[in-house]
Amino acid sequence: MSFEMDYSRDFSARILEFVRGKGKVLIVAHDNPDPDSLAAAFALRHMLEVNANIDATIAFGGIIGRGENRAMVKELEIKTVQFEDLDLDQYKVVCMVDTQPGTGNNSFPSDRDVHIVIDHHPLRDRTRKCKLYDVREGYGAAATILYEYLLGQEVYVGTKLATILFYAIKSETQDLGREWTEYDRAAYLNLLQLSNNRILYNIAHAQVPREYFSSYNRAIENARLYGSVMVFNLYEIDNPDVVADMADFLLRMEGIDVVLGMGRYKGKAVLSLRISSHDILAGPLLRSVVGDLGTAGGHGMTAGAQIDPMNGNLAVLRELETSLTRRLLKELDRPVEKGKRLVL
Ligand SMILES: [Mn+2]
Repeated sequence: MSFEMDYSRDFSARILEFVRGKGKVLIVAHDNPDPDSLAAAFALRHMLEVNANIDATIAFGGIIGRGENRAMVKELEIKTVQFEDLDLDQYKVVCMVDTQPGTGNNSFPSDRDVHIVIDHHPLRDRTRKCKLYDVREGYGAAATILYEYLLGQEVYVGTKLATILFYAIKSETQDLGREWTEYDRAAYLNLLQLSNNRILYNIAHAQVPREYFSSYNRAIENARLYGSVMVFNLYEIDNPDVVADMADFLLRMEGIDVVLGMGRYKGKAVLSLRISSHDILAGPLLRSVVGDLGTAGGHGMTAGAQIDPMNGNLAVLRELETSLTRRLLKELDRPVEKGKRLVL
């Protein structure tokens, strides 16, 4: 723990030194942000406010889709804006959290400079050109890195901030069940004691719209089994997060170790991959499956991809499912066979 804490203290001090006196600061989260992305952005904003007297803006593309995430933003009064509502020329410092330049999962214009990157996804070449970057691939959550900064800078962590960070680590690592380190565990345990249980309950048990149940229905109805691999297609969706949600849900099936899900949101195909085996790495696997069709990235057990533009009708989406399934089975060295329905 000590080495990482020393590093966090030094690095956060360098961030503060860099931003002081530069002007307006923009913090970019990834599109359709999840709790980890929002918590990391919120914590960075708080640190800049307390230690540098800077009122930074948090922005992202897409929407906050999942019921739990919407509840988090509402309960904890997290203020965010969309890129469309901003004059980007005004911002003199741009920070990215939980994402990196050119990954395809953020809508920040790729021809603009990014100065600071804080992330836990694999380091990208473009990130190396940024002024300051702290990319810790092993960490379970970006929120853990930001929590270390707050400790390093001796920033008081109040209930609201603690609850946001705790929920981020909880959901990102599935309660320390998926891809976590001792640092995530230490942060999780510290933050648990500072969090508000009523708010946590309201977030975790958030109500969901009626359409959510049709997504379950469609995911189950359209799921096909190829040995221990499951593929499902939601076709047209009105919330991009639902693909990852259904992939997590379907991975619970006995005998299944790979789930690939897809759907189309605003003309883009949204893909989500979930792996329960430690012998397969989700990020690199999805990158090879998607190839030059789109952009993909991820960790060991989870990955996401976008294929843009994904024009066309139902038949085109079905064709995409067929070709991606074939590529997935080939990459995994599994026989390319006809899929069996999950439910009859
Ligand atoms: Mn994350």
